Amino acid sequence: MEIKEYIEEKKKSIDSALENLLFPLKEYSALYPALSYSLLSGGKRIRPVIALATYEANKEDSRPIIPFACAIEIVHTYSLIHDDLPIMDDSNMRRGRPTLHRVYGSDMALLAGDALLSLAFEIVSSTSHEKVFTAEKLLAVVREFGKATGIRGLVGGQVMDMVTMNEENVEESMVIYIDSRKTGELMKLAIRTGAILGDAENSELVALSEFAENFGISYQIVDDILDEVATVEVTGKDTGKDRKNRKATFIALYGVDRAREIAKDFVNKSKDYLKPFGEKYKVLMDIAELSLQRMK
Ligand code: GRG
Repeated sequence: MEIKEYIEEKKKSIDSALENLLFPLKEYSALYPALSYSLLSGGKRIRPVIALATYEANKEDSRPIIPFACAIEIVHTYSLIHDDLPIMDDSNMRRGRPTLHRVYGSDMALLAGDALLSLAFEIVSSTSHEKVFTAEKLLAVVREFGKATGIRGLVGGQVMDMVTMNEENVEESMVIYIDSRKTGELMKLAIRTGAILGDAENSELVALSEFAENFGISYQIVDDILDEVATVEVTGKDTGKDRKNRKATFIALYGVDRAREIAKDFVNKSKDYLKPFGEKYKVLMDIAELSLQRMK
């Protein structure tokens, strides 16, 4: 199957599982419309697809990990909602429509983000998974979620993203630090969740984590390039913001052309980690390669 077809097929199963996971919350909260506005608004679903692909490289049927893959998308959606808030990036558009706070207000957007983060932990720690996975594996995955979303992960990346704004002479190593946490950590969470639950060998887990970190950095560079060169009609979100906010990016350091080369270098480096396993993780390598097409 072609990689684009593969992604489309998995995306469909994630979209419908997300709808099913959210539906029971309808009766509990006035927040439901805000949650569904953000969560069921499209999005490439690349992180859950990566989790499924990693699992499928080790096991035949990826259905048991669909809730975990959804939980990763739920965390990602929370991060986008909070990132868009006026106290953060102050964005007006996301996924081709007004950002959540523009429609429901910052108070509801803040709470929607909080509720989604908690929901992700509720989903992954559900006792129903104990029919398929050992308690030890499940606890390991919960730990991965904690680490990836916290101060050593997403939040840590976002903190340095804010702190370095408007700063002169930010070092390349700091840009890598920010990108690897802001974006790499959720890619790593997706890969490691698929690998841990799929019983991948420890050597593979190490290589997959390196792949994810390097791919994540490249993914963020491509996102930054689009922010610089594309329009809202193409990206579905505000553009030109990094320049306006004087963000620490590879584009600010070296310009768009060099940033394109660096994005490719990170994808090549990421693929090198998976080459020792032959065709086993080809889908992941194809996803990484495909992601570069967005910046053309
Ligand atoms: C607790 C205040 C607080 C923040 C949480 C906000 C935050 C931490 C982190 C934000 C990190 C962030 C928004 C990184 C951007 C990552 C990125 C490349 C997003 C775009 O991903 P795509 O292209 O988006 O996969 P779609 O819309 O397709 O899902």
